[in-house]
Amino acid sequence: MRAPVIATIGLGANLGDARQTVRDAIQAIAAFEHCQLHAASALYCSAPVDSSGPDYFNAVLQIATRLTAPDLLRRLHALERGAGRERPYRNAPRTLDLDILLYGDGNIDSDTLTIPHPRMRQRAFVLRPLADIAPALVSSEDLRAVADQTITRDTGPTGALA
Ligand code: PH2
Ligand code: MG
Ligand code: MG
Repeated sequence: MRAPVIATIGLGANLGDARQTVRDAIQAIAAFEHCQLHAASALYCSAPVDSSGPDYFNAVLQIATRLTAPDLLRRLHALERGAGRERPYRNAPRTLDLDILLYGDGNIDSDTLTIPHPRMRQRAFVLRPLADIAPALVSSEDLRAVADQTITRDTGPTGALA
């Protein structure tokens, strides 16, 4: 049996009931076979970055998993499809986007997977939630570099912090 690896996953959605879709996806990933939830961030709201449409809901989670990175990606893509994800063009608004940001300290460069995620350090919607659950992975220089991107902690549908 493979030793478990901590995989870090970014979640994002800005179409449909995006808040609920992200919450449901966190639960669904936590229930994947051979995976155990390690940590999940709060939800954050931010304007689309190099994208369009309504504001996004984003979160980051970590799982301890015995799945290989390609197997994990296949399961994440199945969840995206289940949420009605369409891919009409690059960075189109979406019902659900699930990206593997890190897979342990692994480096992967294949046709389908680039890990670490090449743009993760340019995006506040990744770095802010990641800093909540894994502060050692985010430096203050990282956060300073994205300080111009407005991002707020989601206060929920009623405006009260969960
Ligand atoms: N995802 C993108 C492009 N732009 N902007 C925000 N705010 N949140 C995202 O999740 C996001 C984005 C490509 O995956
Ligand atoms: Mg993405
Ligand atoms: Mg993606």
